[in-house]
Amino acid sequence: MRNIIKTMSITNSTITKHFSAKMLKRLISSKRTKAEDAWDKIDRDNDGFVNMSELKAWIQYTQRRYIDDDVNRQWKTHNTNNTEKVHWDTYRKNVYGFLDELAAQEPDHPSDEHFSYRTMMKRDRRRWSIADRDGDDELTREEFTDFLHPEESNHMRDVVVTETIEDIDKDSDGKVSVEEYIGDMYRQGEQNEEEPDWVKHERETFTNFRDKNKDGFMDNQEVKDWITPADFDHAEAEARHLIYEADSDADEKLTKDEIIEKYDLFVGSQATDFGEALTRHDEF
Ligand SMILES: [Ca+2]
Ligand SMILES: [Ca+2]
Ligand SMILES: [Ca+2]
Ligand SMILES: [Ca+2]
Repeated sequence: MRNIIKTMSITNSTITKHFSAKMLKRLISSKRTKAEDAWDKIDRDNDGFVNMSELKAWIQYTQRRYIDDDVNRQWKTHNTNNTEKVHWDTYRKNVYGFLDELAAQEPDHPSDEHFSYRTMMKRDRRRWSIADRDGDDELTREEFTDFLHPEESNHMRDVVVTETIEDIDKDSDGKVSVEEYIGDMYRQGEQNEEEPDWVKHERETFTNFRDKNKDGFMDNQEVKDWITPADFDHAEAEARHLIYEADSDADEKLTKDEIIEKYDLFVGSQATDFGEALTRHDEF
């Protein structure tokens, strides 16, 4: 969840990767046919370059596919009788049923782990209720999609904002201070170690842009403006970012070589969801 939110806000380290290692290997591979197949999927007009709109279309496609796959998989897991809807009780039992046993074992002093699962369950419960548009406590596949991927749905915006604040708001006063904002993206290293420039820059961003009413905190609305700006196009921002970083001759389009040059940028070292989704398929 945090990853996705961060992706939406395009913070420094969490740009999602839409290219799997396998795919890039094929681009480099001597097996020309497969490499060309792979490239052709992105370079739709076959001019030998990937431009902004081709890259954006590709990012949208991989993102859509990732979500569809994820929903398919989880829907099957939680809807074993293949019915039209899944009830909260069923979901709760599948995911958090073990808590009942735990609670019986440690009635007086719940462990930290137990406690954090309880917190997760409460969060799921709240999100479930909001995704459940007709209020029957059962989710259709469509409602379940909103539950799993709230960042994709306007209807879920507010709960995404609430969850984001809860994650960052360490002192639980309901708002985000500059230290909490920085703490979410950067851990102080050694004592007296100077902060990197990008952290200083983020502090200024907080003061000058995020905290619009200048009271020293981000409130609900300010967090909302931050993570889901009104006209923000995630796929476009990401395509722009990738082209900006990889376009060494600055012609605003990428060649195969330019992408291969920036291998690390396109293929995450961390196993991001997108990378995984791509690797699972044999298309690339
Ligand atoms: Ca092209
Ligand atoms: Ca429902
Ligand atoms: Ca706070
Ligand atoms: Ca403020």
